[in-house]
Amino acid sequence: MDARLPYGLLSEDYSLPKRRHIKMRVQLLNAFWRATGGLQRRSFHSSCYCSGVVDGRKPAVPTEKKITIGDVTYERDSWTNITPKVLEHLGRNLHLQQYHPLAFLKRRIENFFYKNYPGRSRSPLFTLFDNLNPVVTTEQNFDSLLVPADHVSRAKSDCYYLNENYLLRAHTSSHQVELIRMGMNNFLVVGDVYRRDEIDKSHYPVFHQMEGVRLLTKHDIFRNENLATELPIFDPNGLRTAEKQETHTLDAVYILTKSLKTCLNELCQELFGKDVEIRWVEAYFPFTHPSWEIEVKFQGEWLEILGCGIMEQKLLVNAGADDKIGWAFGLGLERIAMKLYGIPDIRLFWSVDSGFLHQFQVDDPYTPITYKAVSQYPQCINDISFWLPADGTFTSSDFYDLVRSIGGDMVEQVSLVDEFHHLKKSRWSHCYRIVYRHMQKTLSQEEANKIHKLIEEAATRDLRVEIR
Ligand code: FA5
Ligand code: MG
Repeated sequence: MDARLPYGLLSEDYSLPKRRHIKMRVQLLNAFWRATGGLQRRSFHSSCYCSGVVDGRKPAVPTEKKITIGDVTYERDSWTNITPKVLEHLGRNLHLQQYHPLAFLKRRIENFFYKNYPGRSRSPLFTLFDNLNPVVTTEQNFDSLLVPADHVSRAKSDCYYLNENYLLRAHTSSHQVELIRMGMNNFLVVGDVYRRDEIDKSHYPVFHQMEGVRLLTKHDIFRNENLATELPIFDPNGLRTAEKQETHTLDAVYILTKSLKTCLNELCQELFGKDVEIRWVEAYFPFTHPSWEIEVKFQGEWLEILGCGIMEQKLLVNAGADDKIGWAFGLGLERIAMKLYGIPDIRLFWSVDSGFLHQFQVDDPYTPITYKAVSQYPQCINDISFWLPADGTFTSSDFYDLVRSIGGDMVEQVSLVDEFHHLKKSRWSHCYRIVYRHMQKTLSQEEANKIHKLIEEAATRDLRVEIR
């Protein structure tokens, strides 16, 4: 249990056609969100809260009286506490990058759901939303989720408010009700979330969550139609106990809980391997009952990775899904990626240092990668361009070996950044970027230049290239 987190108890793969289908569905839905982007400018008191897509290329600009995010301007008021530093994180979309540990993890979890929950006519059961606007209304973030008016999670000290009515979502649960209202029964939401949390190795004010929601009818629950007509899922005169809500029957909650726990246990095993040590801890969320959190062992300590539970029926009734019951979960992508890749500190995910990013430059998200600490000292970057010998004997691997044998541990990375064929000369030219960095001290540019010169001389002599 993470005592500092606000929603908890104490305070907080497949066939090509299928993949293409998934992509098309998601593209269509995301296009829908883009087209309805203007809806987010509806009055706060409107009964329909749709969020659009924030354009990652448009910078968030805090001006004196107004804050502009994408095309929308928000008036500041006494609730405004957003800082330019936090606004800088908007639009980074780490979960949508081609090469990033969070994007790999997101794809692996999506694949888990596509594989384990096939829908009819080969389309996946779960629909993915990964580009919803992180600016939400207080109604979306709190009221729609039955968060009481005086709940600690609404405090200015806990959230980043644009003004009294709008904030940066504090969790992906903010989109539950709008999506259920749209008719979604099984969906995943992935996105950046913002909290005025402490910063330490497992807490950061901006992190990424993945939400999962699964709604089931009486027939889905009992499968067998005879049972479905005999056993009810709702109890009009029931009592709320530690095991269930007043409106649910114990039979229905038992089966729903088993469905949730099986799903998340299998997801943990898929990600961390069959022998992973996890534990289920009872928890409290205003929007689920009963509720749990899952913790995994990381670097000798229990680390909370997700919250989940049986969705409050009142929430489903308000969202127009009163004939269904459901479960939901919200997991922290950074925490899981830390364990998966051995990344010791959550701040590293925001690194633009090529020493970090280069380690995740693989096409297959299932590639096992163990993060290697990079030096904290600054990098020196030098390029080398040369004509290749005309006899075709040159190979890039020979060059990489040569660089390593001369630069040793001072070379952090070597990559081919450009190649072209000169038609008249009938020769190839390569350009490599070499990143120099010392593990124990700051390497001066002069020192890097000396090693670079030695590499140029050795390449000319041993590989018969012609420096340009
Ligand atoms: C929530 O955010 C709930 N919305 C989860 C939920 C969804 C419960 C649906 C029930 C149904 P919580 O505040 O515990 O719960 O955060 C969920 C996960 O986000 C945590 O388990 C953790 O993995 C991650 N997390 C929370 N705060 C931080 C932080 N500051 N830095 C990094 N990860 C965090
Ligand atoms: Mg928690």
